[in-house]
Amino acid sequence: MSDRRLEIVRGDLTRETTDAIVNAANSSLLGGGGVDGAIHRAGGSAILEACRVIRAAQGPLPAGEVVATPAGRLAVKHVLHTVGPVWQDGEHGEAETLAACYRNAIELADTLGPASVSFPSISTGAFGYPVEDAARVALPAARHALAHAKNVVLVRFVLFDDVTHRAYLQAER
Ligand code: AR6
Repeated sequence: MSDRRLEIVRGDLTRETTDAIVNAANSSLLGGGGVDGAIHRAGGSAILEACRVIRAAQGPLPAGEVVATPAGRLAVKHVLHTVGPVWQDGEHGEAETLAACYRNAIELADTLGPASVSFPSISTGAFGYPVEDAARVALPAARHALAHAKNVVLVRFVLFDDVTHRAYLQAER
């Protein structure tokens, strides 16, 4: 694990220069608001076209699963689209699904070859997952998958606002 790093920074995911970024999408794969909207706006139509092809072939993407597309105009090579859980009350498998998003994204990145992957705080915006709880699920899940990866050596959490950034730093202590 010594050559592997997990970073927590404040920033805009669409400005990342890691090999891949992860999109907090919805099951339609056809775009939305939040970080999803920002990625499609910044990356251009190539991402949506690739999402449409995947959607036509396999239907809606279940929560916890991940698919990869090219990244259009973004600096990264791949966008990995995942669907986080919609928060209900914490008793509907939300933590397991959220952990699966991080695990499956890192595993998919590993098969595509990227050495570095950046994540947003999945589910803590429109999907309503309490950010302190999400951080306590996301960080161990990412760390565990990173420890078992062959190619991925850097996982970076790119957190858009101060409250989210602080919650992840706190959970890391
Ligand atoms: N860079 C990094 N993080 C960002 C950025 C950005 N450019 N923009 C927003 N965030 P959300 P969810 C943060 O709502 O809760 C969409 O409509 C944001 O501040 O984007 O998984 C999808 O289509 C928050 O901390 O994702 C789905 O329908 C975090 O990203 C739904 O929202 C996640 O907020 C998914 O909801």
